[in-house]
Amino acid sequence: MKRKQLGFPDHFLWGGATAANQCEGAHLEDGRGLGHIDLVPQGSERWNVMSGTLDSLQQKPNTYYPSMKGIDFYHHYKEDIALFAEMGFKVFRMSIDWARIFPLGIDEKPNEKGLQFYEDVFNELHLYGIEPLVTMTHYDIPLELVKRYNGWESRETIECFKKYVKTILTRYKGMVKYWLTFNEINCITSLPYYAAGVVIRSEEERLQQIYTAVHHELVASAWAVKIAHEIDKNNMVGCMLAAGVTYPYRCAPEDVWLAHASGRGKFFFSDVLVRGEYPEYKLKEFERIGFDIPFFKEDKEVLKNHTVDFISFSYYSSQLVCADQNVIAEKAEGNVFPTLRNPYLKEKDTAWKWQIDALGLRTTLNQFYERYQKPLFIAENGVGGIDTLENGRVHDEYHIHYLREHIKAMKDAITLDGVDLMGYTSWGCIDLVSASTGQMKKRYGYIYVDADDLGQGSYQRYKKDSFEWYKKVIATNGEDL
Ligand code: BGP
Repeated sequence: MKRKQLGFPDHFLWGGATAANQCEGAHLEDGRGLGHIDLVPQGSERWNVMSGTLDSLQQKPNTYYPSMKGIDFYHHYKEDIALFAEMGFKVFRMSIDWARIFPLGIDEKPNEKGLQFYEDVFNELHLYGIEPLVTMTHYDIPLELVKRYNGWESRETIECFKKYVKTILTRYKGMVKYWLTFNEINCITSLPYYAAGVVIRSEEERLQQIYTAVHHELVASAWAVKIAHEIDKNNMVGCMLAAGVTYPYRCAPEDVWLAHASGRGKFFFSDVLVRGEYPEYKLKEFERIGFDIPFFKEDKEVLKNHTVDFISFSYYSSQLVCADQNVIAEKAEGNVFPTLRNPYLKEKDTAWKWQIDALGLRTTLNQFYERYQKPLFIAENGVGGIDTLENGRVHDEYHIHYLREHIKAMKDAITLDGVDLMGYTSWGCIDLVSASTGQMKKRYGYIYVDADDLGQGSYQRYKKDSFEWYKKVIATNGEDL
C-alpha cells in the first residue's frame, strides 16, 4: 500500500495577522470618527480604563502615540502587501475599523472614503492572489457608542453593528470570503472596556454588566453569520477566541477540576457560537450569581440557526492553575489570562516574560477539534521581542525558533491527530503597536518598521532574518522548517 504523505494540506492558508487599530494610523483622516481605543493610554493603565477617566482622557486624545500613527499602514499598504506577497502569503488577516465606516456608529450613511480604503486594500491583495481574512471588529468600537450606550452593554449597539456588518458584507461581496466576527471574544470578561467599550460602574454591578455585554456580542456575532450567508452563501464566517490549554498544577483532583472548569470558561463562547445555545454549566453559574440573560424573543432562534462555519483562535502560551491557596507557586506573565509559572516549561521566557509552550498548541488544537469537529484556523501566534536594526538587517533568531516549534506542533496535530486546520496567520507579521503596552518596542514581525514608542522614526520597512525563513516555510508548504 502506498504510504500517505505526511504534511500540510495542499491549500493550507499561510499568512500573517494585523489589526486596524494597531497598524493603520491616520486616525483622523478621510472622515474617520474617534474609536474608544484612541483614548486608551500607553502603559499599565491600558487595560483598565474605568468610569470617570473617559472624560479626562478625551481632553487629550492626540497624546497617545504611537497608537494614533500605528505603522501608517494607511499610507504604506501597497508596499507592505508587496512584501507579504514576496514571502508568499496566501492569506492576510486584517480588520476593518468600524469608525472608518460609521464615524459615530449611529450615522445614517457610511463614510465612502473609509469604504474605499478597504476596497483598495482588498484589490491590492488580490493582485497577488492573497485572500483577505477580515475581522469585523478587533478591539474597536466608535467612541460615540461608548458615550451613548456604554458600548456592548446596550442592546442598541447590536442594531448599529448589524447595520455596519450589512454595509461591509454588501460592499465587499466577492472580494472577501473569510470573515471573523469579534476578535478574542472571550476577553470581554477580563477587559470590559478594552474589548467591548464597557465602563464598569461599580464592583457590585461588574458581573451583570459584563454578562449583559457578552450576551449582546454573542447575539450580534450570530446576526453577522446570518447576514453574511444571506448576502453570499460562499462566505465563511468564524468566531475568534483567545485560547490556550489550562494545566493543573498538581495531580490533586481539586487542581484537575479547577483546570477543567477554567478551560471551560474559555470554551463557553465557542460552545454558544458553534452549538447555538448556552451550555448548562453556564446557565447554572448564572443562577448562582443571579444573572438573567436579557433574551429578546428572536435571540434564541438566531443563535441556534446561525452558527459559525469555522473556529479561529489566538495561541501564545498555556496556563497553569492550583486550587490550594497555601501552595507557594510563582506567578507568570501571559497574554490576558492569569497563570502560575509552569516549572516543566524549559524554554527561556520571552522578553515580556511570557512562558513558551509549543506542545500546548497541539493540545489546544486537539481540544477544539475533539469538542466540535469543525475546521480550525490559528488566527494569531507569535512572540514579541526587542529587535535591533543594524546596517539595515535584523537578526531575530528567537522569532524563527518560536515559530518553528509552533509550526511543528501544528503539523503534528494535522498529520498525527487528524485535526482539520485551514490556515495559520502569525501575529504582527509586520511590526505594529502592541495591544497590552501601546508601544512599538514589542515586535512580532518578519518586517521591521522604523518607529519608536513616541511615534517617531522614518517608518521605513526592513526585512528581518525571519522574513527569508518564513518565505522558505511557505514555499515548501511547511516541509523546510
Ligand atoms: C492578542 C490581540 C492582538 C495582539 C496580541 C499580542 O490578544 O488580539 O491584538 O496585540 O494579543 O499582544 P501584545 O500586543 O500585547 O503583545
